[in-house]
Amino acid sequence: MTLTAEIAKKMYLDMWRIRHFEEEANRQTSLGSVQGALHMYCGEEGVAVGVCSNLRDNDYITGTHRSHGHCLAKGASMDAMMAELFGKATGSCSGKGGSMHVADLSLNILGANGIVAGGIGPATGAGLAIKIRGTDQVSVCFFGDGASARGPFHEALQMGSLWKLPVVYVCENNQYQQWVPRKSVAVIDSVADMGASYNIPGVSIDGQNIVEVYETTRDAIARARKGEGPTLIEARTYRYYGHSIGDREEYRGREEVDEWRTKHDPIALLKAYMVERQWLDEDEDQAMQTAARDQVAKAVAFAEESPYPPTAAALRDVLATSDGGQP
Ligand SMILES: Cc1ncc(C[n+]2csc(CCOP(=O)(O)OP(=O)(O)O)c2C)c(N)n1
Ligand SMILES: [Mg+2]
Repeated sequence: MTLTAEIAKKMYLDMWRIRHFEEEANRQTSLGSVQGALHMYCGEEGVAVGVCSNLRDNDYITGTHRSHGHCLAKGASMDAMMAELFGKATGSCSGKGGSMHVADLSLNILGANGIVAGGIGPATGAGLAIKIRGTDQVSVCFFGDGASARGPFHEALQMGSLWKLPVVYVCENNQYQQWVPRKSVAVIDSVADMGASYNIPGVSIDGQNIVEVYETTRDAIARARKGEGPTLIEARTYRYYGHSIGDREEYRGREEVDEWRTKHDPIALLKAYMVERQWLDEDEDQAMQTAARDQVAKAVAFAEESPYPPTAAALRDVLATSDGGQP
């Protein structure tokens, strides 16, 4: 669909929802309310939102260890996600998964994943299921630049291409793999160039420019729905915070982070785009930011009021048990 004012406004609001969710999750981690590790997505919102704005509820996505943005952009409940981070029974995985396993199977969000490249196989498998069923759904796989160096990436792209599966592979190249700059370990600059090895189109785009993300993925998704096979998209992006909580960020300078925050912020760039077209005025902008903040405050209250899972639930939903799989 052509980008309209209505779609742009929804994307703008969604990016603010993710930004505020994450900053609050970060604050709650420092207060001790969040259980387990937390990887912040701030700065990369344009990728999740630009891609997911093209998806239907029954399309599939798989995520990474940095997936709050993917789930929120696909429509997952913010209340259930915050409760999951707090380890509460009302969380999206009943409080047993935490930040790295947020999911919502009712929206075909197959889940975040703590294993680097762990989502690429399942996303390709979802593509195979779609092909077998003969529907026009698509499967979108989000993964990092580091994941493109792992075996599952190469195996999955080979199969996806061979069987012309309806999968869109979206690499979020934020230029770092934990504390390692991509340029110090990668033998080629652009992840998109690897599409050629598997005979699929590879496109490199500015992930901070949500309009470019929206239009590129719209075309790749249309191609997948028509049965023409996968596309590999590399979205060049940047994370504003450290790899995870506690990262002292000794591998990059403050100036670099400030430059991305001030010159390449996806929210500010979309705002400028909309203001130029008179799609957004100051009052609407303020109202959307307030709405996003209110949703986050409501999610925190929901998480705080929710109970922890009972001890009796510890083995519920656990598939491997000593008696051979009878949880
Ligand atoms: C198989 C595997 N190896 C190593 C790790 C430890 N680890 C966690 S995140 C990460 C870097 C991932 O980099 P990238 O794919 O670029 O994602 P980003 O964190 O930049 O979003 C590593 C090595 C892991 N979780 N899984
Ligand atoms: Mg990375």
